[in-house]
Amino acid sequence: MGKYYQEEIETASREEILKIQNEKIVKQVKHVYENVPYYRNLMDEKGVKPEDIKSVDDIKKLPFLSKADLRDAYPYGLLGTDLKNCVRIHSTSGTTGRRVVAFYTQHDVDLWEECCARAIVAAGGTKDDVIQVAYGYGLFTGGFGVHGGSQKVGCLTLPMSSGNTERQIQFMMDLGSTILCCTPSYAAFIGESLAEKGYKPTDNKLKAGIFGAEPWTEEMRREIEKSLGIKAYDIYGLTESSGPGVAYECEEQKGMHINEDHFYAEIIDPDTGETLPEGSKGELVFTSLDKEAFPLLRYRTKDICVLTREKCACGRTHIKMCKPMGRSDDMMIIRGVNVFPSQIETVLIKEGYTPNYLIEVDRVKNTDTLDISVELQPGQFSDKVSDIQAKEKALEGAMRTMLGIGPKIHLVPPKSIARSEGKAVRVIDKRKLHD
Ligand code: DLL
Repeated sequence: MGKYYQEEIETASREEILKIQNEKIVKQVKHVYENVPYYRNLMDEKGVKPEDIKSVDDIKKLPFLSKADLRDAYPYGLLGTDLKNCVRIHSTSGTTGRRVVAFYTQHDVDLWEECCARAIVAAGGTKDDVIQVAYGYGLFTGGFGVHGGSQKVGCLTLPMSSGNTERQIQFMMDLGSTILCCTPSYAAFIGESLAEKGYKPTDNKLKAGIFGAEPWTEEMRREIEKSLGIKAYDIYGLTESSGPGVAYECEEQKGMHINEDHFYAEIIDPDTGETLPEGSKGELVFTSLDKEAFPLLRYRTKDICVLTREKCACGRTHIKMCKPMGRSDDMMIIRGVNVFPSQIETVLIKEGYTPNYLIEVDRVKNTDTLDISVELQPGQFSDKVSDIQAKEKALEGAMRTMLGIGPKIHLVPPKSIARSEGKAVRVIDKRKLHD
């Protein structure tokens, strides 16, 4: 297997990739038009017929889909095949409104697992590896997706699911896990727990980690790499597009290759919907080129991102996306200033704090307030109130420089912020509750 899982396609020339995409999009639009009345109506409203789509260049003629459409069409309205041809569903946690439910035929599961297998091999995985899958198993796509990819590569797969950190550590040590897969926040917590138990980063057999499902910064990557003694790779995906594996990092660790033979990516202006040229920052939009059961065309992810087609030293030719820079819907506007949680995290780590924090936004007397509780590490804790206050002031200053607005910092004792076993909840925006 070597360096690639599917060398031919992963290193195909631009012309070869375009040829595949052009063939697939024509078939896919026809498939959707014939089998998904919801989308056929959207196309009819826009006056677009399947014959108008002759290549991926024509994709911009197609209407967008958004989470609102998924909710409207819940549960079966976007299904592209008979339910009897489906073998699986997955779903988002959907805290508000109805959940997103995605359907899979066996063909869809196979192509999804293949995408995950590419990611595992790109992170150095071979059949000699022991993969500890600590993403949640169940409706969430993380566990099953990576699990399937791991088995395709031939790794010994430990289906741990998330949580039960004691047991995670025991299996990791006893069975010699070499690759850890989970959310970056859980990886950081596992690193912290190992240190507490007196383990050094060299005591485990881990060599790599494949982390995604939530935003994380380069600083956090370095923290995790240090605490676990590994190389940490990013992986991206969303339930609507099948799950993890839409894009993944290679050994260069500089952006994620999008599996372009299965997903066509665009960047649009989130306000106007206009397609932006390569290299522009905007909202990421995906078209699945060959999924059968849940074949979303021009799905608006809300993830803010940049695409680049620079030559990658790993030899893979597929276009790269940067780490999502936030979501067009998680961006907070506080006193008129755009604030991303990742900026706050960057400051915390630069200033020597752990990424265990909680952001609370509120509105008092028509003025937005931003409070950030930050956990101290045992060595940073002090009984002297004046020490703590001085540290809080210093951190407030550093935040003001980065964000353009000054938050109120609350340094709190070690271990007082709840740890996550899945996606960390880092923002409580109380302003929404007043609407
Ligand atoms: O989080 C799928 C996944 C599982 C990806 C495991 C990677 C690993 P959803 O729950 O539907 O699916 O959430 C999708 O999570 O639109 C992004 O906003 C965010 N996200 C996913 N991966 C990353 C990442 C899974 N690597 C939403 N970096 C997406 C930043 C990410 N954000």
